[in-house]
Amino acid sequence: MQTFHNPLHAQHAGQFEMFRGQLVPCHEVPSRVDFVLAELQRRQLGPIAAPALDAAALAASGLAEALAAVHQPRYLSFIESAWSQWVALNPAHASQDALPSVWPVRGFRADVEPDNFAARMGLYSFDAGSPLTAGTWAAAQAGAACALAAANAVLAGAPSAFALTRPPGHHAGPDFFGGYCFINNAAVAVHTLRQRFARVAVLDVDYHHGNGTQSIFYSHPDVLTVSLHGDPRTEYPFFLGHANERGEGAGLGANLNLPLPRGTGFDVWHAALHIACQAVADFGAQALVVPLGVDTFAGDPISGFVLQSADYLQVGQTLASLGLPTVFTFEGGYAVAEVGVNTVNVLEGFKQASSLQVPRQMP
Ligand code: SP5
Ligand code: ZN
Repeated sequence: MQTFHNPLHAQHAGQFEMFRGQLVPCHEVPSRVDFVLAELQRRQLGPIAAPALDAAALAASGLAEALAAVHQPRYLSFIESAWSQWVALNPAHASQDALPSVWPVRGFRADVEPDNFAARMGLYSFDAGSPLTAGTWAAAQAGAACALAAANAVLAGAPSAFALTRPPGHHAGPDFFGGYCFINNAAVAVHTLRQRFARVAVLDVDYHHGNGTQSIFYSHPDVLTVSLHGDPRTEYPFFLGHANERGEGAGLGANLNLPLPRGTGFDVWHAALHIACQAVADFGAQALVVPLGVDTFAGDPISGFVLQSADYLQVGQTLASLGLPTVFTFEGGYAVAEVGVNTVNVLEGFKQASSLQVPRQMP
């Protein structure tokens, strides 16, 4: 399996996230990607490359068009320039991340973009756990380039590809960041795959509901979004991810949520994965995007399922049984010492099971 690795990921390095009224050290740390990268290299899973990131290569890649297809223009403009706006408020901000503290809830106006920076941070976010830092835009943009490159590799005939990047993406919606996510990398991959594959499915296996991806494609009839996650009644992101969210308008029926209670172990989780796979097959998907978070691991410090490291090999095998060209995007997983083994177990299980199948015809 080919991996596209984000060489700028460490430029996004938040210091603190808000938790129960206090600033606590960020769980989403740069070393997460380094552990996955080291494990990929150790197990020789396939070539590892960084996408070209110079201005000319980015312009030629169509990245701006892909971002514009996924996110709203005023959101992209804000995220791109937010750090310089923050430092312009006060030079001392250069050593201090930006966090939102005020939000437009029900009944407030979201159509008027306020002049005040704190107000704009709130308009474009949904939690206070996702610090915006000096290198957030550089890292997130390069991460989207990884997702684009992985999708392009699959369009060129690769059976699968992995976008190894952070910050993660599946919580980022059309015009908001949150859940440590700023740009929805999985949605960028979907948009790119749809150049050739009319029907694309997303099967999100992160512990947390993929609310951003669901929102982006909620009314889209040709993109199925499926998410397997902790029940939002008790688990983050709390305000989306229930089983009765089935899509809207032309997209009605093209969203499936499979919430599971805290404490769920592999047998029940894997049975739900089979239901998710059946939905992907029934949809007639021609390509698959898997937002791959391994925060379902028993040792994860912020999550509540109890999967074991060896289980992830079987997760990859089950995903491969769909026989679809597949892009993986790296999402959550905060048991840092195990995040490499768990992630690469999924990819290796997928690769081994895929190699037993008849290769697909080039379209
Ligand atoms: C991509 C992804 O997995 N995002 C998850 C975001 C979860 N953010 C809220 C987590 C709150 C956890 N606080 C637990 C602190 C325990 N010391
Ligand atoms: Zn997660």
